[in-house]
Amino acid sequence: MEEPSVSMRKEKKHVSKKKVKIIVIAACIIVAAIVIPVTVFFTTNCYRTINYYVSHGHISKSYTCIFPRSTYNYYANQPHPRHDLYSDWDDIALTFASYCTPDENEILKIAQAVKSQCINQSNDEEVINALLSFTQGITYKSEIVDRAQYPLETLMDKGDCEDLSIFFGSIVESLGYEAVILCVLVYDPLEAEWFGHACVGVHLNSTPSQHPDYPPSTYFDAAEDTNQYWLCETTDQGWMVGQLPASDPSYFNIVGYAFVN
Ligand SMILES: [Ca+2]
Repeated sequence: MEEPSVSMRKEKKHVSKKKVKIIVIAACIIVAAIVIPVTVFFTTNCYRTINYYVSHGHISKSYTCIFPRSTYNYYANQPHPRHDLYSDWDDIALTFASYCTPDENEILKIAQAVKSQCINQSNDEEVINALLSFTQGITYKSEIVDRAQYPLETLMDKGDCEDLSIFFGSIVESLGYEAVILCVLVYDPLEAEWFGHACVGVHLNSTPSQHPDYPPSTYFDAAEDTNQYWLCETTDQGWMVGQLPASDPSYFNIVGYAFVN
């Protein structure tokens, strides 16, 4: 067989170099087509998956919240009124309530998504327990400097009792339920001292009966109406509507309140 000429070998080498160049360029285009949109997505959107329960704590679900980072920034740049300037508990509760955003479309979207996964969506107690479990799923974060947050800030950054109560009050009201932010003094028998706490009361037409301590169920009775606002503890997964978050009723003293609206 005849040996390939020098010029043919050069031609072959040139062709294979050209092939490699095309493959490298194609690979770069594919990587850029994936990386650039993903980078743009994560820089322009907030994204967090929350695990929670429906069917009164029996069935696990999860929901991924996605909303524009500009919406988060809008709330982060709003004034953050300080509650520690007040000594009156109703004023403190009013300050917390001023952070509630039930009219925010992203809050309504979350509330509707959580409700849509309930087994019986016409059962108000199940819906409230699912919304409560979702709020608990955000998880508690203690603060060195105590500061209240808007609900979408809490969704992304976590929060303490008032922040989770503000979030929960907002998603509950966005679906048309009536809620009240409660300031509470809770007695810790181990430490032998009282500490300040915040939780939420939600009005239901019937007595909640699905929590493990039932009966009884515990409610707050506001002076302005005849509604029963059933207690909702937001800081830890498992508490359900109507359940008293204290080992003894005498350890739980509601000292201030404000309506969410
Ligand atoms: Ca806080």
